[in-house]
Amino acid sequence: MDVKISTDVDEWINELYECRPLSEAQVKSLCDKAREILTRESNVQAVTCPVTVCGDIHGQFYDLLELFKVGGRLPNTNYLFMGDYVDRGYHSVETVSLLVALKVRYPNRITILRGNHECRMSTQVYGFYDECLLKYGNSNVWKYFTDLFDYFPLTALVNGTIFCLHGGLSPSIDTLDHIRVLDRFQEVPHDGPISDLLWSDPEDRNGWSMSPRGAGFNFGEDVSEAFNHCNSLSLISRAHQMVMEGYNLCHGGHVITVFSAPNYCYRCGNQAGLMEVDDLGNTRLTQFEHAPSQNRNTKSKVLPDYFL
Ligand SMILES: [Mn+2]
Repeated sequence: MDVKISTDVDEWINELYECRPLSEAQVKSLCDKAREILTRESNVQAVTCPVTVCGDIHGQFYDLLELFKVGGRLPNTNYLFMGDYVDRGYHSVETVSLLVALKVRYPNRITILRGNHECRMSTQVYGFYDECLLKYGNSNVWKYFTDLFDYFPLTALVNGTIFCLHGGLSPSIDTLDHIRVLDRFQEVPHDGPISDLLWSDPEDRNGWSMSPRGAGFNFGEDVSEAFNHCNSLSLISRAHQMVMEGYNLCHGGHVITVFSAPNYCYRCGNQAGLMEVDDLGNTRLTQFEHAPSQNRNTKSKVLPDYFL
């Protein structure tokens, strides 16, 4: 890597770890660099272990720092994030800026998948757009990031056996090769396979059923078991649903939900979870609590209540 670029990115990362947002010009430069890297990644990005797998963050920046405190910082620990970096919390800007900057600095040590919130539609309703307007006075930073979201990979495959994605399975996808040939470089569609991967949920009932979310499907244990068998997978790892313990194994051990936003929306009282996969492919589940409320950047107080 160009020494000058590397120095810039290291400085940006240092500022971002202090919860200080980048300038608009720095965000543009960051997103340009990130796009070059993300373009080359697969819809089913291969990831080697050891790696620590994380679920939703939702702009809870100080809780992301807790996550790094518990799991270790890059580049000492490798990470795979399963989407939903923005919306809901007070610090979507700093959260997504830090994760993208880490991707640019350590492209082979961090994987950032797309969640259903990494799109133009959700971010205009659930906070990221308003936060960009508030912190930059215009929507340019929102546009740089939402344009970049179109390049985020949809899924990842850890060690050839743990299939990671934000939401869940799709009735129009039987194999990983079906995912590999999708054209992902677009806004998240309203329906179809890309939408399903980002929106679906596991449920107790077998087979496929309509999702109350209005996008994606609910899929049963029989569906998960068949998908894992057909693709020689040991586990489907996904995020997307708040679980009180931070992680939840279901479908007879075929599916795990990992959720990494503790005390979600600053009021749910849940623990957060991490799944560490060691160099032999063994998994270890860890819980962590939300950050103490003192020592936060008090500027966040200017944000209106509807951010929750
Ligand atoms: Mn989600």
